Amino acid sequence: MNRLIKNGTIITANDTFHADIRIQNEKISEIAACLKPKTGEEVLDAKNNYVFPGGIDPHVHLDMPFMGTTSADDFESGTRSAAAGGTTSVIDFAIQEKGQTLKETLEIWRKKAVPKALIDFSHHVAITDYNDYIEKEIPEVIKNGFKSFKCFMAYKGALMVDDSQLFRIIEQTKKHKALLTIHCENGDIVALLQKNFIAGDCTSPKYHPLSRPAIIEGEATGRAFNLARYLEWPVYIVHMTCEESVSRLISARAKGQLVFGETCIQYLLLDDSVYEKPNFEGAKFVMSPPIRKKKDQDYLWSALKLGHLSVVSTDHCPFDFKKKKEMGKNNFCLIPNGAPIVQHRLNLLYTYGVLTKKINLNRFVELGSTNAAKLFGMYPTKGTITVGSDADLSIFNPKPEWTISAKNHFHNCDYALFEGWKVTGEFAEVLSRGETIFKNGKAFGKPGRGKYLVRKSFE
Ligand code: DUC
Ligand code: ZN
Ligand code: ZN
Repeated sequence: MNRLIKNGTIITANDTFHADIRIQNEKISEIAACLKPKTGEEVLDAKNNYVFPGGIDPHVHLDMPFMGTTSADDFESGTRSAAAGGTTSVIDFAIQEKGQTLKETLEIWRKKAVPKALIDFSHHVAITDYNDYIEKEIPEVIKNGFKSFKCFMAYKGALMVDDSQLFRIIEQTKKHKALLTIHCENGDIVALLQKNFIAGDCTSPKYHPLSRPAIIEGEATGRAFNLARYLEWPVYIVHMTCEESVSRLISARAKGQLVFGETCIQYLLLDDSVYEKPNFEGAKFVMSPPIRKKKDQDYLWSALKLGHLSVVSTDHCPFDFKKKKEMGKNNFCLIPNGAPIVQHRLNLLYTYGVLTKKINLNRFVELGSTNAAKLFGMYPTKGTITVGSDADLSIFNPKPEWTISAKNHFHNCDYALFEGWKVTGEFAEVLSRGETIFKNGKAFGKPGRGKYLVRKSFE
């Protein structure tokens, strides 16, 4: 499908300029002022609108078996929600079960994703059961296109790896040029604190953040950085929430260590008063790490502004409030961790980041798309607007004001994390490889049209 986007203001991580964009065979073929339509070309008018590179959310959990249930969005509803929010690529996590090989793990995730995805996708390979056999599989996994891995330092008895496994996995990522993403919380101490609270009959959602204090996130982050420093290889810390962890990122980088940090939109905008909500509603906000204090939000915004944090993602992992979150009615440790967010990430970052002048439009694009493309081996095919890039583009009308609600979101979830929040600006039209997948509030595109992202090794 050949198309021409006219009259838009193009925003990339580096530039802001007025130009037209020609799309041929799924790619951007020309960018220039006043391009004339060719025969058979469809013209899209982006007058008074921004044209952004499609968003990239490198941290979503779709169709993920977790805590006795499965995350509510599969690759169809999850990628449709992403598209509705201007995101045209996601990286999910293929999570190894105990005893499984990585090949088996990736095959299970391939079957979940390929028939359903509406946008392009990949997986970080989450290693939960490391041994010599798994170590031997790593080069093959990388050769097959999976250039990033994941370790959990929390979820003891389930997903958690110990320090020696973590050490060995960083060593392998160095040997084979991949990037390890790490969930940093001290899982031993979390398990201990959880046990103490439950023994003391402290069972409600408000004990969730108390069982996972910022200091144990900071401790695990520092430990991960020390191992990476010894091994002289970068790591990428997912969902950083607080001063205790981000201050360690800043000092590691100041000493010349190449390490990367991501935060999520919810940690920038919410504070831990959400856990005090009546009628068990605090459970809607149970995720790990938990929502922190107002002072941590301020710290995260300044770390974003100063360039210490590289990515704003979501950790999208929805569970219905009814029946699913309610599994933990009498014990907060049994509340499935996670929330529906992927659709609202960029609208929230624009409204509460750009319009409040905490970040500018170029930094918005960098945090929401470009840096993830660079770190996870997709740039410049994804993450920017240039000749030769995939035509993953969103046309954003900065004017309309609307209110986030579960009544009209695309998430397959009975509540919205940001219910009632006002946002400004809407994605008028979203293109994935030149094809409209979202327009004027309606989603298009056949399930299965999304392709595996082609990724380069981490250098
Ligand atoms: N945290 C969550 O809240 N959900 C999914 C996994 C994670 O680390
Ligand atoms: Zn995590
Ligand atoms: Zn996660």
